[in-house]
Amino acid sequence: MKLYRTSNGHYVEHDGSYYRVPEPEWDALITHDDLHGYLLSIAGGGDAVSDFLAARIEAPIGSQEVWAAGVTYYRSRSARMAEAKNAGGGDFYDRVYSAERPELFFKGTASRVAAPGSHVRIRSDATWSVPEPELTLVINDRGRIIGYTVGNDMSSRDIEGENPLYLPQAKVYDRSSALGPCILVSSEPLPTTTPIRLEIERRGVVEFAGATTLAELKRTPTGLVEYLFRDNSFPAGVYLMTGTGVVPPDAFTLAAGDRVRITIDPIGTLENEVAQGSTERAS
Ligand code: DO4
Ligand code: MG
Repeated sequence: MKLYRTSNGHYVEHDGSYYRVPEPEWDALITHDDLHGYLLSIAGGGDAVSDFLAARIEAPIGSQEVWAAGVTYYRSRSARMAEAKNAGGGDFYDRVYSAERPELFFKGTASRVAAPGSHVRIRSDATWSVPEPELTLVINDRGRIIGYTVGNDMSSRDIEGENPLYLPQAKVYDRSSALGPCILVSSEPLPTTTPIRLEIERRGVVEFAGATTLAELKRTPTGLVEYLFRDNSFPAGVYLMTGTGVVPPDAFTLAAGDRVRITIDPIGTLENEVAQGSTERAS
């Protein structure tokens, strides 16, 4: 079952049909006692509608914070060690990859999140930028995983590589992430065979394509959530990006006009165009 937030309200998709969700507050859905059961009762008892197709899909987020886990895939560990070598910071990435405590960092709020089909941004002072395709956990206020969405953790590798203490600037800025297109509402763990695919298109040609699977994720989703909720509360629930296992080659940097497509099959495809500079252009 998939939950969508749109310009025309909320919809649930079940077995290929769409139903309107009467609850108007997104936060009330995320903190619902039994979201899956509630949506199932709507799909079971209501009439399917056709106006979903005319609605604009928005990022599936309300007052939730977005957090991210880092260095949870071997590929990310190696890329970070290489980029931070000259700054003397490479060792930290190796250590956190195998440490019991994961790297968790604040990624943003809804105001910084790009909707599907809109623009993500690269910083105007960055010279080496990449998208990071990440399975994103949707967690309710009680610390329970209630669903999954697709996330793009846009990152400025030159800024992060210059000094690991610059991580918040490399990671948190206007439109530095995208989420969507929907939430797959399920408390069941996704199969470890689940692929996460990244495709970057430039002027109509695929410039980079890569993939990983959840089998490569070194941490368990529940283990990451357990650390996130230690001494930390999230009254409206929270989203947690689980890290990237796909990193383009070092020679690659995003450019304005690139199209980034991230696909996680049971959820869908999140597609955004890249902009650089003025936040006004990025709509
Ligand atoms: O430690 C830097 C960020 C790591 C990250 O975002 C990732 O591994 O996905
Ligand atoms: Mg990341």
